[in-house]
Amino acid sequence: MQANATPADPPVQALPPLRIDYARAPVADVLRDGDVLAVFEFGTHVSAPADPRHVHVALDAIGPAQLEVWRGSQAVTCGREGMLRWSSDDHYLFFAIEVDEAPFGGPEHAAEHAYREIGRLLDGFRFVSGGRAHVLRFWNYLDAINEGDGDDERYRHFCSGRARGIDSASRNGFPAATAIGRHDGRRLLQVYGLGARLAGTAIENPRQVSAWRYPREYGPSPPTFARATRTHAGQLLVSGTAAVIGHASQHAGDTAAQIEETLNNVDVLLATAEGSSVPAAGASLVLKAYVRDPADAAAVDSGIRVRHPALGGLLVLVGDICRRELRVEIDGVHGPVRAQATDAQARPGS
Ligand code: 3EB
Repeated sequence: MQANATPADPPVQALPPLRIDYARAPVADVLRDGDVLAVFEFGTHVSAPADPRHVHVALDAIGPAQLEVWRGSQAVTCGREGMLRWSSDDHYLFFAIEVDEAPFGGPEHAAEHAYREIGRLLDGFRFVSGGRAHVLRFWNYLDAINEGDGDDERYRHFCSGRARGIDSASRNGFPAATAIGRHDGRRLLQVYGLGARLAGTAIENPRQVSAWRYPREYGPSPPTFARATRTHAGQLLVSGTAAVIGHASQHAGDTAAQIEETLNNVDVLLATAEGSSVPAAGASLVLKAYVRDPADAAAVDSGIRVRHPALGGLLVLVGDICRRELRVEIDGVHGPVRAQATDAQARPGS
C-alpha cells in the first residue's frame, strides 16, 4: 500500500485524530453510535447522565448547539471505577470525575482528591497494546469560582489542591487545561480529560509567562497547565486562553479589546505549534468560547468569525473566568478535526 510513497506523502499517522463536533440532538441518539467516546451536554436544565460517556455541565449555551461529541475511530468500551467514568477506543482514553465538595470541606481538598483518583486510573489503565495513557488535556468546572477574596478565592483553593494531586496525571509534564466557573449553586467539582496511547508535546505562548511560573500575587500555588498540547495526530489542543500578556490581564472592562487580545494569543499558539511540526493537511479550527456576561456573546461570536471565517465549529457558553477582570476565554482544537484517518489513508492522492 505504501509502495509508491514519496517523501511528499504525509507519514501514516500512528494516532488517528480525535473527531470533535458540536450538535443539537437527543443525547440518547448520539450515545447509540459505537464510536462515541464522550458527549458533553451543556445547559442549566436538569439532566442525570446514566451512561459513563455522558457528562452534563451546567453552563448555558448560546445558539443552537448544546452538545460536544468526541468520536474515536474504533469500537469504544467504557466503564466506571468508584467516582470515575472512562471510555476508550484503544487510541484515546476519556475520563471524568465529579466530586462533591462538602465531605472535603471545599474545592481544595476536592480537587486534590479528584486528581489523585484520575492518577490512580491512569496508573492502572493499559491499552490493548499494553501501553499506558498519557494525558493530553484537562477541563475543570466548579461553582462560584471567584467567590472569596485574595488567597481565599475558590479558584486559588482549587489550584492548590490540583497542584498537590496532579503528580500521577502529569508524568509527561503539565497538559493543556481549562478551568471555568458555573453558577448553579451545586458545590460539585467536575474534572474530565483526554489521554492517548502516545504522549503529546506541551506548547507555551511566547507572549505569556507560563502559568506554572505565575508570580505569588496570583495565589499560593500557580496553575498547573500548559498553554497547549500538540498530539501525535497533528492536533493542537489549545488551553483556555484569555487576554493575558506576560502574566497580567489586559483591557479590564473592555470586552471587544479582550476578544481581540485573546484571539491574538490563540493565533500565536497556532503559529508556535506549527513552527515545531508539519502543519496537518485539511486542518480546521473548532473553538469553544466562555463569556462571563451573556450580553457579550454576540460580540464574541462575530469577533471569532471575522478572524476565522472558515471556522469548523463554535460553541459559546456562559461561564465565569478564573480572574474577575477577564470577560472572555477561548479554548479549542486545531488540526484534522473532522477527517477520518481511514479515509485519508485509503485515498492518499485525493
Ligand atoms: C490564564 O491565562 C487564564 O487553571 O486550568 C486558563 C486556562 C486559565 C486554564 C487553569 C486557567 C486555567 O491564566 C486562566
